[in-house]
Amino acid sequence: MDSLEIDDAYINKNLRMDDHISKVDFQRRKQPSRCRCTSVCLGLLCAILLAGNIGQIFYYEIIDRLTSSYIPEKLNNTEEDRLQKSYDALTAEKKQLEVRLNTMTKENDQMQTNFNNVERDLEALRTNHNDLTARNNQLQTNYNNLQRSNVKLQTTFDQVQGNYSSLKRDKDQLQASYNTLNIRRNLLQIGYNLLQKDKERLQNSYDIVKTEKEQLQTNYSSLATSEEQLQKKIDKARRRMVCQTGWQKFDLSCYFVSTVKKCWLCSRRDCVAKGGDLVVIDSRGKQEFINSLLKKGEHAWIGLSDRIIEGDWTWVNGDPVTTTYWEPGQPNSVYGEQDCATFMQKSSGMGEWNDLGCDNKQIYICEL
Ligand SMILES: [Ca+2]
Ligand SMILES: [Ca+2]
Repeated sequence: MDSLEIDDAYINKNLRMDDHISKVDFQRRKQPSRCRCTSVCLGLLCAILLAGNIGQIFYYEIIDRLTSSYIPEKLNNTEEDRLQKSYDALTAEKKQLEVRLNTMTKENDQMQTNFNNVERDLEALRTNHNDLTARNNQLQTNYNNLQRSNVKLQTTFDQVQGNYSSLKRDKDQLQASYNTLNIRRNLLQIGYNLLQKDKERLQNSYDIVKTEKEQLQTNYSSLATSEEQLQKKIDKARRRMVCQTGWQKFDLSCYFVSTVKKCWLCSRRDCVAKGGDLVVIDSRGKQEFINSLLKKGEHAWIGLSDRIIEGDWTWVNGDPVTTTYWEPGQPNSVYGEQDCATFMQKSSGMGEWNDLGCDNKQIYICEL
């Protein structure tokens, strides 16, 4: 805001803040000039009137002296007439001067009245000037306040503008993020729909598999029952079974002790050829029975080895190795070449096991 316009009732014109002071100063300069001119004129007029009165006084004094002393002695009638005419003229002129004096006195009174009026007007103007000055100061104060407010508003506006720009950038970024998220949401929605279909398909497959599992469980239970019944029948038949010549019966199986010596693998092949396999010792009673089959101090191959994985001893029928009867310090796998188990007959006790090289040739015990 470069300027402020106000409606001034005193000077009845628009007053601009820029030249307000200069106009007031102009009014102040003009009023003393008019008063001074009036005072000077009145002073000059009074001086002229005073000089005229003084001149008349001197003139009449001179005439009186001339008429009283010199005229009767020196002047003749003509001169007396001339003087009389002069006297009359001066008298007329005196009257005119008196008239003029009265006129000028009236004019002086009028001018005095005017002067007084001018003084009152001047006082009123001064009052108006003071009012205007006060209003000017008030307006200047208001203007300064408005200027400060304008600066503050401009600062606030700049801050708001900066905030608006920042907010606009944030809005654009949010809009871009929103668009990206919207695209991702659509993709996720598509993926979700596909997953939903897969889930339904998998649910159907799961239900089918679950039904099949239940069916298999039922079949397994039936088979287990059948197996158990079949095992009972086999055990019953085994108890009734009569061993071949050269074989000896113990519990449900028949056992054969060879008279020839072969390697561990050759011994197993021979047992399989006879319809059985190398003996599996899974009970203390069986350990004691095998010990009784052998002669004093004999060693014979049994169906135990760690040929596949060193240290992992397994029975030939796949049963887990639970109870063992190793001789103290065995198995020691001397030189890493002892992978097959041999039964060592003991006269006292139930016999012990030892690991030997599988290529060694020994008698062997078959189980059927
Ligand atoms: Ca070994
Ligand atoms: Ca050994």
